[in-house]
Amino acid sequence: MRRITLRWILSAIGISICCLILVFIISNFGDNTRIIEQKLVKCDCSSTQSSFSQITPTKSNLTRNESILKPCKEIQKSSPVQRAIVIYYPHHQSEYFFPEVRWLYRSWVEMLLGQPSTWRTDFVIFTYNFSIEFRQLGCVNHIRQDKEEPSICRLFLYVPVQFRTKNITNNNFQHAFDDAKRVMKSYKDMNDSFISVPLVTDTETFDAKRSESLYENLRSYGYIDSINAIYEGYWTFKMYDFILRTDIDVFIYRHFATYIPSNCTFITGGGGYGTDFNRRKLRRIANDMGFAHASISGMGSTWYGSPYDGYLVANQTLHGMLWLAQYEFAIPERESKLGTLMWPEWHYGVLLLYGQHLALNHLVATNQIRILIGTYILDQSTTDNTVQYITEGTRLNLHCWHTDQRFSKFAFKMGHYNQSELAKHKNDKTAQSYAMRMALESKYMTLEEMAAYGRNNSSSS
Ligand SMILES: *[C@@H]1O[C@H](CO)[C@@H](O)[C@H](O)[C@H]1NC(C)=O
Ligand SMILES: *[C@@H]1O[C@H](CO)[C@@H](O)[C@H](O)[C@H]1NC(C)=O
Ligand SMILES: *[C@@H]1O[C@H](CO)[C@@H](O)[C@H](O)[C@H]1NC(C)=O
Ligand SMILES: *[C@@H]1O[C@H](CO)[C@@H](O)[C@H](O)[C@H]1NC(C)=O
Ligand SMILES: *[C@@H]1O[C@H](CO)[C@@H](O)[C@H](O)[C@H]1NC(C)=O
Ligand SMILES: *[C@@H]1O[C@H](CO)[C@@H](O)[C@H](O)[C@H]1NC(C)=O
Ligand SMILES: *[C@@H]1O[C@H](CO)[C@@H](O)[C@H](O)[C@H]1NC(C)=O
Ligand SMILES: *[C@@H]1O[C@H](CO)[C@@H](O)[C@H](O)[C@H]1NC(C)=O
Ligand SMILES: *[C@@H]1O[C@H](CO)[C@@H](O)[C@H](O)[C@H]1NC(C)=O
Ligand SMILES: CC(=O)N[C@H]1CO[C@H](CO)[C@@H](O)[C@@H]1O
Repeated sequence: MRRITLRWILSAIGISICCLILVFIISNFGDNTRIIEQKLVKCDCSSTQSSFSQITPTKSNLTRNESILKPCKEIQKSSPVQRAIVIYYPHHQSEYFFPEVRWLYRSWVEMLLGQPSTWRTDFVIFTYNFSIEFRQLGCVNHIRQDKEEPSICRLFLYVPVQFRTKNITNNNFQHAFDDAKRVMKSYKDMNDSFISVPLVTDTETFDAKRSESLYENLRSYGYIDSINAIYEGYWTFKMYDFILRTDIDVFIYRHFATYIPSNCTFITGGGGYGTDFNRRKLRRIANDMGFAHASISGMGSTWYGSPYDGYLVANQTLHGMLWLAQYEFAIPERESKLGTLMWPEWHYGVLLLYGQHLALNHLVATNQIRILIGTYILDQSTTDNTVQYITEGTRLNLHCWHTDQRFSKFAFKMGHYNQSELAKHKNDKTAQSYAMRMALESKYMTLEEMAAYGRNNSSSS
């Protein structure tokens, strides 16, 4: 008995030491210790460390081949630059999102004041109803015809993924726009055009199978339409030189008035989703998908580049998101049962950023786009109360983060800011003040006043 116990204790100690050493090796040389995984499981150590398979990335895919990049025909600032700021607006959540549309519209108009007189920047909205608010804002349902038309707000009807039920998609979306058509008929002068997305006859921008798959897998993922509208809506904005794809909770800053991407780059903001765990996992997933990988990370959700680049990135981002949702997240994760437990390591809420990470790495590594990760160009925080960024003069837009500090979109929507705040921030020398002024002015002006402000003050109209 005694001897057995002793041997048992000794071997237990032995195994423990073995286990510790293995954990040490794993954590230090995690990339090439595949053999050890089985033993680890026997040790009953936590197996999470070895849960990602160790795949060595193909080196040749990591180096970009500059010589096969598509030729760059750089747009000159002296030419009549045509741009669009593109958003998707969920019409069925108007109470929450319309205040953001108001301030984004207000800041677009503010930016127009500084735009060169030959340039045009339209505000393009994809949404499923031409509600009266957009009419009051002076939005039209026309595609841009030429370079002289003034900068204007354009609304294109778009069927959100979650509404793509059988009865809506039947007969090539035949009845999908009945409601919107009825609303538009009631505006007596809106008679001559009807621009709606998807355009089911256009194979470049509509893929019925994928549309169905998006409905099956991602209809409850809130941000899917802001990417899908860029893919399916491409034909409505391909005539611009540049598009800015953005969330709604942003402010266009004055610097945007004169800034365009140089050297045909596709600029993204910065994004904070890239832990080492994620970077490794995403690289392994890229390999599974047959995607190339360029080892770039930290790309945010705002895009500024050519419409075609946006279309390519949207297409592959959708592909990446579908893959991830189906194969890399378990049902409880997709149903948000874990909340933010796993953040920042692996979190379903930022699926869009993961999908986009896969897409951008693939497109960069295969020389289809040139990227610039514009951490200091896009998405300044609305809480920034320094004047530094003004002197540097590079931030193009401000983005609301999840915060209660000024300017907070939550506090604003709860009515915590009023005229006294506006007076305080009239001299808007900081990102914080600019956001506060734009938001409050958009709240106190009527929609017609904002539209007139744009018409009366824009040098290019
Ligand atoms: C880059 O691509 C060109 C054309 O496909 C090819 O001739 C060249 O060898 C490639 N260079 C490298 C370094 O892969
Ligand atoms: C569409 O817009 C019209 C006009 O504003 C409004 O009366 C109607 O309720 C809206 N429909 C939906 C489904 O939001
Ligand atoms: C389509 O069907 C859904 C339920 O499947 C229903 O909620 C919706 O009202 C229908 N839409 C139309 C236009 O008939
Ligand atoms: C649309 O209505 C306007 C006046 O409201 C009219 O000038 C125009 O000719 C009409 N267009 C069509 C295609 O009927
Ligand atoms: C554009 O590319 C050229 C040549 O590759 C380079 O010299 C220049 O610095 C680049 N400009 C910018 C703004 O990146
Ligand atoms: C869109 O993405 C799919 C899936 O990755 C790819 O097969 C297809 O070639 C892409 N289309 C374009 C125009 O790049
Ligand atoms: C405006 O808000 C401040 C607090 O931020 C409050 O003290 C003040 O009474 C408010 N004024 C009005 C007119 O509501
Ligand atoms: C903008 O237009 C409004 C009238 O719509 C006018 O009252 C205001 O002074 C103008 N502002 C500038 C800066 O031109
Ligand atoms: C804006 O300009 C138009 C003429 O272009 C004028 O009729 C209108 O009164 C102006 N609006 C305001 C608020 O000044
Ligand atoms: C997606 C892609 O370009 N993959 C390539 C990575 O490199 C290997 C080896 O050179 C190629 O076979 C793959 O096609």
